[in-house]
Amino acid sequence: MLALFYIFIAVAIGVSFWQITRILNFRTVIATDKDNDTQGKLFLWFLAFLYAMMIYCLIAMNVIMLPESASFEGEHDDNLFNITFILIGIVQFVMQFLLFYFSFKYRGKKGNKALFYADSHKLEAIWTITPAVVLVVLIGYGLWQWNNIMDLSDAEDPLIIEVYSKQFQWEARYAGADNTLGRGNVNFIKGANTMGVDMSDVNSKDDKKVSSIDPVMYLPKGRKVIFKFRSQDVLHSAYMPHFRAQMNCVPGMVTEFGFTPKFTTEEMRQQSEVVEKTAGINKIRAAKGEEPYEFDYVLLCNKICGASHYGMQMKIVVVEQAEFDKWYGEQPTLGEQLAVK
Ligand SMILES: [Cu+2]
Repeated sequence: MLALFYIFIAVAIGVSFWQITRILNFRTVIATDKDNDTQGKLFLWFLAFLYAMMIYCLIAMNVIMLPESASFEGEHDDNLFNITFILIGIVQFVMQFLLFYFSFKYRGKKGNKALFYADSHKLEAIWTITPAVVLVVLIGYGLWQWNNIMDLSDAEDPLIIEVYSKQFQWEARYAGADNTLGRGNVNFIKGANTMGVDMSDVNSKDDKKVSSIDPVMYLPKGRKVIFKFRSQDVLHSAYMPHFRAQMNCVPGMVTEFGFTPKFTTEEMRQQSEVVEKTAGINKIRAAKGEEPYEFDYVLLCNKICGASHYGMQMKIVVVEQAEFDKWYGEQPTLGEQLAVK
């Protein structure tokens, strides 16, 4: 293997010497007006091709974009994304034109002389101040949005859920009647206590853990949910794309954020955008002879955390508060599940 590597290196060095001598021999060859004219026109054609690709991709790729944000907080992420995308789009459109059109316009011609142009304070001021102001606005909005999801001090009657990650599964624990989660630590993991909850903590017994066999996380619509993330083993990342939310799950510490679900799963399924996307997916599935797909919110792992990372996901179901309360009431407490008195 090592011998092959040395052969590769020797070949690479040989090729570079050959290329260098070739280039040195070209020194005497000067491009003719005809060459320059062809190259200049090719620049224009390339510009047209670039614009056509841009427009095609914007339209054709739109179908794989996510539907409208399913959380109130996520609307601002979409705003930020759209504003940034429009700004970049305009700059890119203009810059490409300037680059390629001027390369064409000033293509080499006998007798042409370049204009010596030292500097312009006015121009420099414009291209320094404009991006600076735009960036300050964008970063300011971004920081405001960061606080919007990270500062949970003003949340009124939030629902508190612990999301626990491990290779390769998610678990969820609700804070129970006292809305306070009991302490957790890997040292308490034993038998059915898969999340390592400290059952000697008074806040633990009324906590409710979703089934590990078929885990589904229920969320009430219109109520702020505070998520607290823990990891049992390695870095994972809790990604809930429809709510525009993602947070690293770090072993040894608790990370958190909050958002308010805006649409129930049922409402989301009826949205024309989602209906259209689902139909598109099902067309492909039918062709492959696969079961039809139905829209569901998901919690995915977005950190390559090991061999089965791709399968690490949990279904999320958003329902009206009343339906949530009914479901929640039916769940056994951890005290009952683990038979702790
Ligand atoms: Cu993971």
